Amino acid sequence: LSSRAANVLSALDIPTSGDVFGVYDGEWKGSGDLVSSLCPTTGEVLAHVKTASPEELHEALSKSREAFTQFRNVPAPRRGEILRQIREALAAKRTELGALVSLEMGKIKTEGIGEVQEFVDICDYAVGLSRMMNGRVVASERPGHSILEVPNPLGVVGVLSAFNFPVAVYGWNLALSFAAGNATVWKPSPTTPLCSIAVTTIIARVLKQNGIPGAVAALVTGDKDVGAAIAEGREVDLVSFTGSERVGRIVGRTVQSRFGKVILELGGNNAAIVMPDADLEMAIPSVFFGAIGTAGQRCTSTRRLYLHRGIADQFLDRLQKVYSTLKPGDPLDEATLLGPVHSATAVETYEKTVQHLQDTKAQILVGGARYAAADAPGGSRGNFVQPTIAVPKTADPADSLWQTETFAPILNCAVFDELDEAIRWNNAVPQGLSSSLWTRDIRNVGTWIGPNGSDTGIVNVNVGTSGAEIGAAFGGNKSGGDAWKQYVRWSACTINFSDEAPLAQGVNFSV
Ligand code: UN1
Repeated sequence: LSSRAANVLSALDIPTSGDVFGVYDGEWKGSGDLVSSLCPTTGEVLAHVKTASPEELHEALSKSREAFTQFRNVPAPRRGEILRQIREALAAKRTELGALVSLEMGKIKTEGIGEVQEFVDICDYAVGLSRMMNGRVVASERPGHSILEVPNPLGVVGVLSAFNFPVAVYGWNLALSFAAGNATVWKPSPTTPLCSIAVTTIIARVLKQNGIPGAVAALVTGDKDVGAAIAEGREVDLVSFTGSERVGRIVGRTVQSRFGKVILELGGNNAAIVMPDADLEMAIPSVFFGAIGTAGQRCTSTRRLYLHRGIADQFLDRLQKVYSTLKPGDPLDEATLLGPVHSATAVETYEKTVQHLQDTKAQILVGGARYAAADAPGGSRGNFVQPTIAVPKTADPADSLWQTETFAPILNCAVFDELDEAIRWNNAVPQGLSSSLWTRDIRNVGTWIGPNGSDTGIVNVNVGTSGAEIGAAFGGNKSGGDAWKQYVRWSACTINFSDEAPLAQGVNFSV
């Protein structure tokens, strides 16, 4: 452990001497490959983590299955009470855990804390849910019969999460899955093992105090072979994956080929549309946050900006001015608005995309390069890139430049004349997570949220593309809404209370 990591972990009451184990199934272990957690700000190694060997993964899965058979008998409101305690334990360490997110993932402090808050919020939601996971009674066509639809715990849920929300994405899954009575096996991104170890430690303590086996919230760090084994594992009833479309396609196929259940939350290529009647005082800072928050690495980040001709020049002038005030800084420093991107790979993707913009004669209004070592807090070893605003030569949404989601702070802009045209562009990409319209005209709102409007899952009005609350459906439907219904198995029970045994549909089969 580096001394910075040790400081942050000891503030979380996590032991800082000896090996750093990345597997938990009731006990901490790890005899597989060693992975390094790297600090995106300085490039230093924060920790070497001992990940799962294939045997340990197998053992964690079977312990989770065993723990499930016990946990499914705990009444749902009691599970809710344990979740409430998990919520309290997380809230008590909100700042410290947020700091660990900043240290290991690279997002700024307020966003690191915000993501822990998101976990706290979904726990609150799931506590209430634990008394409201209702089934239905359906009218039977047969006399003296009733049909019940009963939600039962599903089994073992595998959570494969991404680096960009190393705490919250697991939180959405854990809270709903736990309320529903399942055991969870978490495989986090290989580049954020410390966050997952800290979260699992906090949860494990609460489980222990309540006499619940630790394997109800198991952790297996490791690389893609661990993820693949979970996707293939017949003992995993539901696999919930958050990450790239490329990997999501593989996970989806693998799980479906064994008739498992799968939830996928993949890319976003999110657009903001600004109408001439928009309140620019609100729109400019919101687009700014949407594009550079988490250094452009939220799946909800604003990547496309469509400006009405009437305000385009003014908007871009003012947006450039805001961008010019940005200085890269240590994400743990309260004053920093721009931290590093997460990894060297992210820097590479950024550079490739900027190069492509230059090759295709886009106008680069701001940014367009890595920060010089002298300007970046970590010198040349930090992953600091300049937030970029570009006006591509073509506004044709079919062009690969518009079709591709680049996980970096790059905002591409185009000018439109009619709202319908902007909506067409908004809808013309394969990804469909979030979108945002800026207007004061209620007629535009009606069009935007209706059948001819935005086809993304999140359709905001005078609210940026990112920073969704947990209450409404999100991406693969993992947070709020009716998401819990995917974490249960539904038993359709037709019960005969009568002394006759009639067949449905009036079929006559008398002997
Ligand atoms: C993600 O980027 O994977 O809406 C999740 C948001 C956050 C969650 C983003 N609440 O930006």
